[in-house]
Amino acid sequence: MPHLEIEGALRGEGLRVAIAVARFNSFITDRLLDGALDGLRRHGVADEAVTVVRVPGSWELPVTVKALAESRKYDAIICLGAVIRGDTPHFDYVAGEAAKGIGQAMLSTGVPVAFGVLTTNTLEQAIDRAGAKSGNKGFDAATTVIEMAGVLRQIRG
Ligand code: INI
Repeated sequence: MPHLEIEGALRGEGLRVAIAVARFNSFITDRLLDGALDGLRRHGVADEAVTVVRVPGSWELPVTVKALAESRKYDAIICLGAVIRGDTPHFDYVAGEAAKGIGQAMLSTGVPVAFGVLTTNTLEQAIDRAGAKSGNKGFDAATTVIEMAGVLRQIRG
């Protein structure tokens, strides 16, 4: 007997998606937002089914994601931010808490959340990942949540 395989299709028709985006380093996060919106649109998510929430920085993303997920109004959530290493340990606190808190929000609610938060050593590395040499991590986050919404829907029946 053939084995059963579950895989999410990249079809976003009917999905309601929230995007939480940090304003800090907005010259990067605006590009990530462009990429995410493009990724959602190109895979069939309706513009009117997308809600964009702007928050001050990546530190504020976890509580925002948790509130969005608990509202049960969204099938998937995308987080966008850019944490760029500076001369102080601030980077480690902000990046670490954002990653941990966003992960916790996903696990405690069961709503798929894409981690589109860049954590880079340099500004150039961030630019590369926001639409330059290394693609656009916002676009990647969009395809990830569409796929994961499909995977979880099938697992949950
Ligand atoms: N927020 C970011 O999203 N990226 C950063 O690189 C950053 N740095 O480096 O400070 C940053 N700080 C702000 C932080 O997210 C909070 O908004 C702030 O501490 C207020 O709570």
